[in-house]
Amino acid sequence: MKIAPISEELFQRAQHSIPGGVNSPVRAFRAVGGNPRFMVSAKGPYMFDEDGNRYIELINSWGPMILGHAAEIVQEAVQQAIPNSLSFGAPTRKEIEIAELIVDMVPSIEKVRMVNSGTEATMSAVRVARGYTGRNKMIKFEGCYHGHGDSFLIAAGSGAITLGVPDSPGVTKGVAADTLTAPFNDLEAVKTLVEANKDQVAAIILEPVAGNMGLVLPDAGFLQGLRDLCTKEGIVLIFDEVMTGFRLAPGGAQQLFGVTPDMTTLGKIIGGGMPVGAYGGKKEIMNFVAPAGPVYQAGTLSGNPIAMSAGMAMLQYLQGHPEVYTNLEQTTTKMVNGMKQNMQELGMNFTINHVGSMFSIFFTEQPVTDFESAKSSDTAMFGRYFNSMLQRGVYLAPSQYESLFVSTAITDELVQEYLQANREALQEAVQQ
Ligand code: HOZ
Repeated sequence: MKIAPISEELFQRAQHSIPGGVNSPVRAFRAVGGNPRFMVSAKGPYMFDEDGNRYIELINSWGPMILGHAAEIVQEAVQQAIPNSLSFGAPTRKEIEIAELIVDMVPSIEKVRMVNSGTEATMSAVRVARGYTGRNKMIKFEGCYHGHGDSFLIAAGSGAITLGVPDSPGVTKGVAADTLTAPFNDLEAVKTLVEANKDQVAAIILEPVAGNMGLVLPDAGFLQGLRDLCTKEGIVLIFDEVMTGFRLAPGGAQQLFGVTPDMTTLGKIIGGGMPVGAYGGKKEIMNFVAPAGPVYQAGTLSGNPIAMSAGMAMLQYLQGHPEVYTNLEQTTTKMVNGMKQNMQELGMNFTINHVGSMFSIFFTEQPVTDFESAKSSDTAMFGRYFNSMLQRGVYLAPSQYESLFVSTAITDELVQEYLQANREALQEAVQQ
């Protein structure tokens, strides 16, 4: 049994100086109950909290710790960069090297601009798409989350739906009017929207594999259908690969599914866990970005030398070690198959979605293919399951509407430990 009095005390203290006691809403555990654990350190497959509890880690900083926490190659790169100053606000060789590496690894990216987070990346990409097409509207999908830019907080997933504010107050009607939404995997609905807004849609943006309503995979033909539609209608197709880029394949979901977007947004993974984002795509579109073109976007910390060093180390490693992807897939398949076996033996039939090293369990028996079906999950049961897992030393995403991420640090022994916890937690979640 894990007890956490120090975390509880810190959470009380945090409420006085930080809104809700946390710097990002999902962390507050509101959707699952209980108090958040305050972390001190993490190494390999484990995180350690202020109370000295150890957890098997399945968030991995929401994706980037593909090699587990505190990977030596990334840490060494950061340590080497630190003595040369933490920020210049002037160009460096490393920015070219990482840009060249990204262009080399991601099929659709011919030019790339570094920013500081996924939110900045998506906000900027849509601005560029609008500047490039001269159109205002954007289509996004219900339950997809693209950071907290105003125009994305419409039918948004992740923390927004977790807290029941998919359409956030503070977003003006004018901004909301330019965001059109369609159900994920519903190509016909997108075609109808495009037809009804002829020559007005600048961009269609989506997570090619949605990870912010729990994990939801694209149906066969959905991504290609969007590609064809965008080509026909002169719409910029943007894949938000903040969570899937370099994780599902060296070239992200677009490589895995063989569909080429016009633009791609990237995030935390390209910083090896440091605060980084990027957007890139076809030259003719990216040449609209200032100072090459008229669409303005800037940032003092963009291309920060420490973040670039961490990201470079991570990406070079992934490019040189394709076996990482096979290993991750094998480990995750063992976990998912073991969970299915547990459920079968316990007479349960909940839905698990899985691709590569990402997976989600939904407490519903129906297939989960979009936001509506994701919402059929029993979130109270998820909360009980989450807390039972936490008590057994497994740290999951504290929301039904997030994906889990496996790292290469998860050994076969840990898979067994995880599955034992899963079996007991499933029983507890259902009984209460
Ligand atoms: N919205 C983030 C994951 N999809 C969660 C970020 C955080 O709370 O740290």
